[in-house]
Amino acid sequence: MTVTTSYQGQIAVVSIDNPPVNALSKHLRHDLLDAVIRLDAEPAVEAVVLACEGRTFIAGADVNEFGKPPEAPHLPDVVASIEHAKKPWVAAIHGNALGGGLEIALGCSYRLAAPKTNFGLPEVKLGIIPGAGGTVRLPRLIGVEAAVDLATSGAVIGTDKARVLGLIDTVVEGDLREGAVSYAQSIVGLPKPPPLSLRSAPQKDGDFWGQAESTVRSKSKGEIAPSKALASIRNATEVDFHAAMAFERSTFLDLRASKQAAALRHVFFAERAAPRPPELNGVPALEIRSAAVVGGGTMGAGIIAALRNAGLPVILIERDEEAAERGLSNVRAIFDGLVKRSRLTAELAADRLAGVQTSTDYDTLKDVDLVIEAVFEDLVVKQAVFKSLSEACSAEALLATNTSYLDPNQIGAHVENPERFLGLHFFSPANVMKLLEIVPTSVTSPEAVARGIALARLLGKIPIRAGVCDGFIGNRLLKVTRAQAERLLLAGATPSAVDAAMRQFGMPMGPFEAQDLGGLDIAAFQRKAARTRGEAVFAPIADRLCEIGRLGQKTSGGWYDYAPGDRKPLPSDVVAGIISSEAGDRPSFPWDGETIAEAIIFPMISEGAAILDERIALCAADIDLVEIHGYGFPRWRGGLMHYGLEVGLTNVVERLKDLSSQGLAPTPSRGLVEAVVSGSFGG
Ligand code: 3H9
Repeated sequence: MTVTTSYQGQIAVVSIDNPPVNALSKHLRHDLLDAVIRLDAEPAVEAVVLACEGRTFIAGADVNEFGKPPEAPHLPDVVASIEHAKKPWVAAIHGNALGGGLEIALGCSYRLAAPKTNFGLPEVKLGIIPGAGGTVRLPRLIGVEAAVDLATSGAVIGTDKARVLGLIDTVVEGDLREGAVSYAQSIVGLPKPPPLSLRSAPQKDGDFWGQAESTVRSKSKGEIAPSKALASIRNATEVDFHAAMAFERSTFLDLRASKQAAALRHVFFAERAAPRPPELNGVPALEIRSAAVVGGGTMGAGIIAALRNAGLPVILIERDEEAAERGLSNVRAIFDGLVKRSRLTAELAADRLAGVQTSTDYDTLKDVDLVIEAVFEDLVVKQAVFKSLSEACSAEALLATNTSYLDPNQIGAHVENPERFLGLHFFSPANVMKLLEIVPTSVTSPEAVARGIALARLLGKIPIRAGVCDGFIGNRLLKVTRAQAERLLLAGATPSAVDAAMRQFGMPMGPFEAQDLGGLDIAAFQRKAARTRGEAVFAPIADRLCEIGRLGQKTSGGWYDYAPGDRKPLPSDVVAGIISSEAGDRPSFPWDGETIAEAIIFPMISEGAAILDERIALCAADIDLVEIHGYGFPRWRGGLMHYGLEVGLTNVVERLKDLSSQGLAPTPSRGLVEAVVSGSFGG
């Protein structure tokens, strides 16, 4: 039973219980419709309270149903039946009222909410627009501007803002259900308020819509749904209610069947599956109540900020007092920056900083549950740190190395109880980036991996299990991106043409701009290490830029020139000269942006397939999440491997063969060729 009814005098309480989030499945829609019809026929009932069991009010339509044809009863009909019921319905909202959940609430005559409730129309995040009146009723209730903000961004607002906007009538401080029943009793005998469908829509002029359209377009970068949500709201202000509903519904149904919606649903479920790899089913994770970080440089300070944001007390270990003070001021700078950007209050920032204790003595670590080493990428230095940690920490403490390229097996070679040691690869800035690669060694226990995953969840990050190889998943793919970008330069492209093509594809930045921002020296250091190990690394032009000290924005020149104090990339004659001298006679380069992007992305897909083939990643969706959350791959394309399937693996292979025959890409990987035969990436 998803819907039950109880009675308190003249008030009926309709209670929804459809775990985990009371999503509007077909059965729930059916039962709700049934309840409306039934209660309308019960003369003793004067008003109805609609409440939900569990942690939340209705979180929206059931996303699992979106891959299939829509089935009756349809949500707009359920909302309309509540709106036109003979008795007033009072929504008692806690947790979240999202998407279809908010649309149901908009059909009710009154909306009451508990404090700390979230409201929103997040449909655009799933590549769709509201399909049951969200874009039609909401502007009639809270005005066009606020409705546009919510429906085009998918952002949620809290109870306080919802109250100010007039989205809810009352905030119930105590027991929500009791409060809602009392409220319902207080309206017995009053005329039922006119439904939103009978209110006239507020009007806006052409300038408003022109401005709104250009704002939405510049924010949504290739995503279709936000502009469609805006168009539906605009239409709802220009035509009558029924025509507006019909327009919204047909846009919703078109988008529901679109590639972008399929891609965004794929990401939605991948994000929820990532923290629960099947092989860790039932494996316990010891709680982490305190932490220490060794090294207070950029990475260490970011990790400390992330740990403090999650409420863990942190000890910062440095080699001497001066370094400890420097580390602490790095952490302070992060919190100060958040205060400056109004992301944190000064009080909270002070509290978070006060929870960081500095020390130069490893003996202070004997009781901590977790230590993350974040010192310089040098094997010998890191091994020495873990020797000290092994001696100082309890045998249960989780010991982790934050490394991007070194082999955790070697770093932890001398750790005592090595089953509690693993790699945790944070992405910079570590307090912001949501990705955490979890890299077990050959002897790490499942319990330690489970604990690493639990840590990621505590920090609000997405944990991806990665195997050991040079660069793990993310940086291994990044090497391909950079090598391909340089190959294109040798073929006749310019850095700005390549960067523009990748932005056009949907990346936040092109590969050359990104290197200039982060600095070319880190990758140069890694190339040197790889060459020392006897590996061939292709970076002829980057090598020459580093040789002449062009390390990016910090040296006022890298792949581009920069005017002093300005971050605007300017084409560089020096770089053009180096490219010419490396490339010799450059052929004409008639490629358009799409072809340039393919020449970078397709080899990455091939490498992704190799990563899967070698079991470095457990499944293709994990690679998608690494690219989305670590490098800004457009979410609406579903991630790297999803995109590969979308364009067709045969097409990818054919194009790669063509590129490699011109010396512009490696040949397709075995993993990719096998995936073409099986039609999927497996996993
Ligand atoms: C819509 O409403 C369209 C309408 O306008 C028109 C229709 C005609 N459906 O995130 P969590 C599952 S579009 C199915 O880890 P939290 C989720 O998969 C929809 N399942 O929890 C997971 O399952 P599992 C608009 C859903 O506490 C479990 O619930 N609504 C749905 O961190 C827990 O999820 C949205 O876009 C769903 N709608 O966060 C809201 N939602 O345990 C999407 C969740 O098997 N949902 N599940 O992996 C959310 O934003 C968050 O889940 C929420 C809770 C904030 C509610």
